[in-house]
Amino acid sequence: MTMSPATKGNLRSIAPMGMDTPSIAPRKAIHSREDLAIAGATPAFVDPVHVGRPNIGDRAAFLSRVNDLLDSRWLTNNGPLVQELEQKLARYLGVRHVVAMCNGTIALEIAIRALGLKGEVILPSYTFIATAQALQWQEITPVFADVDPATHNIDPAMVEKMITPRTTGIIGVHLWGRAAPVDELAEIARRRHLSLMFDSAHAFGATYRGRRVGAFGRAEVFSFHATKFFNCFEGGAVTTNEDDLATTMRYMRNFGFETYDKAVHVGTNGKMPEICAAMGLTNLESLDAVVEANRANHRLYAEALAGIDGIHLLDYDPTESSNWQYVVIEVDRTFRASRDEIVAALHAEGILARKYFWPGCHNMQPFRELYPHAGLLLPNTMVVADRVIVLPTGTTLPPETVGVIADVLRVLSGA
Ligand code: T4K
Repeated sequence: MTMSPATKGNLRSIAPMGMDTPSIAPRKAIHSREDLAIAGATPAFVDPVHVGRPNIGDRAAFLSRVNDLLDSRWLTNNGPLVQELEQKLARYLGVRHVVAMCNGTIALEIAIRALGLKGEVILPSYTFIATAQALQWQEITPVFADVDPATHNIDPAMVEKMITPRTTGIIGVHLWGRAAPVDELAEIARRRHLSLMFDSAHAFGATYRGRRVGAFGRAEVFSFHATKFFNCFEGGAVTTNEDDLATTMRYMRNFGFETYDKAVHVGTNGKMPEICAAMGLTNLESLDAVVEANRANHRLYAEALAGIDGIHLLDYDPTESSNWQYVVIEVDRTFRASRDEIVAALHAEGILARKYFWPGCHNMQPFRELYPHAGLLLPNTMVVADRVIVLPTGTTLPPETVGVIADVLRVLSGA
């Protein structure tokens, strides 16, 4: 097996205690274009290497919780495991209320409705489409603001420009787990009398100015989907320091019921089942090992990609805590291959890198048809969406992947 010099000697160091990082030898060495699968050579990996595999904590602890919940015959409807998870998450995140939900999208919808948002709400187009869909689903107009090309997060100056008399709120997104400009957004919200909330789906465990994401704005929304840093199979939560808001959201996630036979609010079914809470409680116990694996993967990528001109790896702020869940590279215009050619070359090798969040929400339906001119005000979004590739990471990443990716990029760069 041949690999990039930068990856030699580091490969086994990324396996944290209790986590399995399978070593999967690539089926070939890559020195030149003829060695690439897009040129007809054997793909490097037989089984696909996914952009992320679910992080799964202590299996025995999870199964024991599942046994107990089956014995108890309490499977859902605000069960004891959901309540325990909410309490533990509130402590971990440093927030008064955590309202667990069945997924992040429903959590967004409920938070948006509980905050009374209507008319127009400003958000980035450069986010997973769920952020925008949660507004459109409630016939609220998503108004897309441009991002800062350095951080990929929403640009407060652009937010200010998008405010109209119909604007009622702002949704900041902590993209890639790096906090949005919280203070600047809060100042705009305060001055313009808007509600501020955050889509924190990527940012579990991350800090902003030393404080954990979760208690900023009027509410923050997390996703605990299988592919997230912290997962409950499917799941999500809204966090808030506002007591009344938390109570309203608890009613809303349970059809509007306050007690038996007494609905007091419009509602839906946003409840988290007990088996999801069992997964969450178990995964909460191994967060540190997941962070360590992600951080080690990131370090390995930084070393392996260092000498490749035209490829820029997004770093994490060393003064903040991060979950290191996203390995994001940007491809310069000067690079010999286009971003899409690189993704095609990696897929051919069995490495399922992704073009998140291309082409931007505004370029997807229904938004493309409803707001056909939105892109005119989103020049940075278009540039970033055309440059980004998200690379595989997580506790089960075969470490050899990093060397193969670096070799593919080096060959494509013509170096
Ligand atoms: N806001 C933001 C900013 C978000 O990123 C998301 C979700 C949300 C809101 C909404 O939260 P949820 O309603 O989802 O809780 C995935 C996830 O499905 C989605 O949750 C996530 N963002 C988004 C960024 O990524 P896809 O379309 O990329 O999923 P898929 O099926 O292609 O899976 C990604 C990779 O993971 C594949 O290579 C396969 C692998 N995988 C996936 C699953 C589900 C596994 O190995 N095992 C699995 O169980 O959206």
